[in-house]
Amino acid sequence: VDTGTEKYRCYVRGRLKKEADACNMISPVAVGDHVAFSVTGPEEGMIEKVHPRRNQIVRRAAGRRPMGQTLVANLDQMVAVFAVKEPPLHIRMVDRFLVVAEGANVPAALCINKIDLADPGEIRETFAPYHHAGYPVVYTSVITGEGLEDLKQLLKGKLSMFCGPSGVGKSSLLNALQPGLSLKTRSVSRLTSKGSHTTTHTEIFSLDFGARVADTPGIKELGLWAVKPEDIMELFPEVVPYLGDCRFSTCTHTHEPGCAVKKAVDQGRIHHARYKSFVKMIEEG
Ligand SMILES: Nc1nc2c(ncn2[C@@H]2O[C@H](COP(=O)(O)OP(=O)(O)OP(=O)(O)O)[C@@H](O)[C@H]2O)c(=O)[nH]1
Ligand SMILES: [Mg+2]
Ligand SMILES: [Zn+2]
Repeated sequence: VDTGTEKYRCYVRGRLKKEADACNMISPVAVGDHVAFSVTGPEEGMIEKVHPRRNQIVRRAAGRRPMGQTLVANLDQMVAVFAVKEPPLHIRMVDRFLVVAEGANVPAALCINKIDLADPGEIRETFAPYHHAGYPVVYTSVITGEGLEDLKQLLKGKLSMFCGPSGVGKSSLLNALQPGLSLKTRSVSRLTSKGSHTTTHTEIFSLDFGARVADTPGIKELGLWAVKPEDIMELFPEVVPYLGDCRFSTCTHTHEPGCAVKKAVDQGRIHHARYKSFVKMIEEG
């Protein structure tokens, strides 16, 4: 617990853990929480209460029993970080991150990193649907320094969460924004090794230009939590304007005749790639 002047290593009341478990949540506290705690020793304490959250990014935790895991709470925005390549870009995953943010009522933005590795025209084309959907998109390279000023502007005055697959450069970007931060990043010799995350815990860093950023370990799969399939369509902002206009009020926008969403896709007013993601997510549930 950070009081602003001091830091305390805290335990969590068993009662809070039991309450969380009863709600199928892995833990009662998360990075970004505001808590009440009692001091039990030098730099040690006990978390007594977790204050209500403004919002939270929750994913379905790995394991057989369906459990939710709060990654970060009380955010101003999620910045989903992806690399144009190395690791390969999975555009479905971009859409999934954005859906999770929309479902959590957390404003989302994209940071597309490693632009030094691909053709600028191709990059623009790939991410055009996200500009169209209204998401802020910044394009960065830690190698050339391109876009770092745009990223600063995006982060200024806010608490943001950096999330994305492992190896896309989340920690490298933070190091580039704040020389001296010296976060551990993946060394070149380990570039080919798979399954190892360089960042192993989530932590909020205060940057000198007036921003706070939660760096998180790479996420392989962001399982949807507490999002019903019938609600997914509302989590694609560019689809929302067409939702009331289908012939059938029960339209799922996947195969029905007279579907206003499909018509908008055919007319190019909703991007086809985004629509494909949307249908896939509904099918997967
Ligand atoms: N070419 C290129 N390489 C980059 C860029 N940014 C980061 N890298 C490299 O990408 C690798 C991974 O960077 P990290 O910052 O450790 O990635 P991460 O997203 O924090 O990874 P996890 O902590 O595992 O989630 C490192 O070897 C970096 O040097 C970039 O803009 N261009
Ligand atoms: Mg990292
Ligand atoms: Zn429809």
